[in-house]
Amino acid sequence: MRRTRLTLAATVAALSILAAACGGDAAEEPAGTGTTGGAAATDAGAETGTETAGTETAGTETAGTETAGTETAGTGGDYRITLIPGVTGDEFYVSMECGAREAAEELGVELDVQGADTFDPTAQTPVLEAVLADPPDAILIAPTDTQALQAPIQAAVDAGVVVVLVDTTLDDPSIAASAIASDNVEGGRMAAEALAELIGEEGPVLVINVNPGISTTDQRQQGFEGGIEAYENITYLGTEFSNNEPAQAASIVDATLAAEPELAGIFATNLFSAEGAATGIRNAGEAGADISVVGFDAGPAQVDQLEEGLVQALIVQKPLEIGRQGVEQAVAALNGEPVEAEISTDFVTATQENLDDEEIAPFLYRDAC
Ligand code: T6T
Repeated sequence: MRRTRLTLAATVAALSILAAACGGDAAEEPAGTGTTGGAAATDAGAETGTETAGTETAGTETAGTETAGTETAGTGGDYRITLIPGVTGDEFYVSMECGAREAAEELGVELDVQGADTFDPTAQTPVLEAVLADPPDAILIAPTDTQALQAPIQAAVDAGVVVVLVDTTLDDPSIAASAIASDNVEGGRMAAEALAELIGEEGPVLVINVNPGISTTDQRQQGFEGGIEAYENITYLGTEFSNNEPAQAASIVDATLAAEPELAGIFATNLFSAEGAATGIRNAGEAGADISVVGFDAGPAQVDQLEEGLVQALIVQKPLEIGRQGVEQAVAALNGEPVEAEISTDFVTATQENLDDEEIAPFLYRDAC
């Protein structure tokens, strides 16, 4: 198996500058210490509630100090916020939760997390409906489909719940108070540049995506396609869908190699697709030795695969920042303060060489807070 040690340094530096220029919020706090459990967050948060909401806002009776303590949050004026991730057990969303919990603790609000165990609108919709049976003040939600979640989220808005979209979005995001996401088109373009450099700007390349209809991964594919067309000696073989199943992504690699033994590169658009693509490369043995893989996200298993040389670059999002800003925007909306309708977060690109750098290491994803 080839252990490609790519000198992506120049590209990474250039892309980081570009991404910082594009990203709405590069001044991110590195991964902090995290908090555990909603109750702990609530209690600790009560101590800081005075500073954050109680002193700065006009409508302070809602988030102020008189309700400190707050196991009864929601009844005495404290805010109750529910985070509904795209799926549970995905380290991208775990990291988002960590950022949300940190912000919730600081702002003195209660946060709980309710998710489905598959990334699927038919699984996510009942979770949202169950949450709305006892509506929190706000929800942070990563809709698993741009269309299918439109009406269920509208129902939340109609019930008076403040909605903040985190990560993924809707066909009509205007129903939400705020939408916070990576600049996914840019991320796809960064992946195209990294992959082109890795393969010497020639040969057939494949995209392994999740499912059509997911805003984030659709945009990554779009950004990749836009970026890769600039390279006249690269042949784009098109996109296959993993259904968010690593095993399916591995099978796609296997089948593609059988049909296209000259395959030069793969872009896998999210954590599970990328994990599976790397497994496919490992399974292929010598036949996969010269294939370069650029993955999106940076879960622990992906970092291992990068270190092993199965993957050459990871486009790393900033989920902690998305979670943190989600809570901040929700609380601002609840306080009647100005909110930002759209916030775009940037990326870093991880390679074997820079994994331990202080510009990269804090952004690798967590499997627990
Ligand atoms: O890539 C992230 C997220 O941004 C995307 O919307 C869905 O997949 C992930 O959660 C990674 O599995």
